[in-house]
Amino acid sequence: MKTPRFMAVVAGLAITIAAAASTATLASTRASKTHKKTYTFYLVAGIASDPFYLTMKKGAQAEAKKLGVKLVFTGSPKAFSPPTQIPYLNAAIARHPDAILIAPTDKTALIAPIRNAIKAGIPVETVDTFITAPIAFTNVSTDNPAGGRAAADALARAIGKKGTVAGISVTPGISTTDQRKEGFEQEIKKYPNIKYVGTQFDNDDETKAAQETAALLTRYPDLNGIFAMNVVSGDGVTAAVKNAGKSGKVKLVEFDAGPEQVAALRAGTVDALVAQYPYGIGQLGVQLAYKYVTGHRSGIKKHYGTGSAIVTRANVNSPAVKKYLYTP
Ligand code: T6T
Repeated sequence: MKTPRFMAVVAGLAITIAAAASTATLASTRASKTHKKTYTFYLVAGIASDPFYLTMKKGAQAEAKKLGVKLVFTGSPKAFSPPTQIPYLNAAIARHPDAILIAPTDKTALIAPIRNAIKAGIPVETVDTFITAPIAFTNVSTDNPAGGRAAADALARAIGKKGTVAGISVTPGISTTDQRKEGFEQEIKKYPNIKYVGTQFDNDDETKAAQETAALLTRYPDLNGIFAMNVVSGDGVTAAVKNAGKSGKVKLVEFDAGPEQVAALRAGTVDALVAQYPYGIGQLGVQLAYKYVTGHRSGIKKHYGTGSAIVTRANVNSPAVKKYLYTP
């Protein structure tokens, strides 16, 4: 028969074991809290000095902070091109982050370098631009064909639906600007009294855009309007039109809403801007990468659109438009 003293010892032992067990649970909970993994994402810009990507960086950073993710923004500040971008992508791959977000500077030239990241076990998401191989787990961007069509309608309205117009873009092979051009060309055909004389390419060089515009103004003295397809092209076109003393006479519609473009809109040199939402692209881009790396992959779609706005002098100060103006 068990004595009362034996029972007391057993009970005491049970309490001690239970206490030790609960201390151990507490310690392991604390440990798992303190050792919670900090994810690192790289965001490789098309060109790291552009107000569009600098605004995207802000959105990405804000979301990363919310989620406790470390975000590294990188990219060439000098040019928008595969030879200048690929070394930055390769350097990101070498650091082996948990995910890479990238705005590929060419639809095909970036396929192999992105494939290398995926082969190294790093999931890749494309933001803004895309590549033609479906290897990124998602893409977040503006609806660029629709933006191009909207630009054609805005330019047609600005010139009274008749006259001669031209385009200035970056380089053939970039998904975004190719789609803008295609959308513009499709839509401008709907205006029988508008003659479109084609698009010139400036390689994302403001000086080249200005020179090409000056040449266009000489070649077509009655040119009525120009569609400039991104920030850098827009800034060059605006400068040349101003310089030729044709502000307000040659109507300008530009993609994007960088600070200089918004200033030119307010001043009357630019008539309308197709403003993207780069802050939102950065925010949503990081949110989706976080979902992906934390195992919530099944609900992720292959593409997300972030919206755009046509900004004119009439609505540039309205609260609804504010989020579309870039804040590098
Ligand atoms: O228009 C943006 C971006 O969407 C495009 O892909 C490249 O040019 C910009 O960065 C503006 O300069």
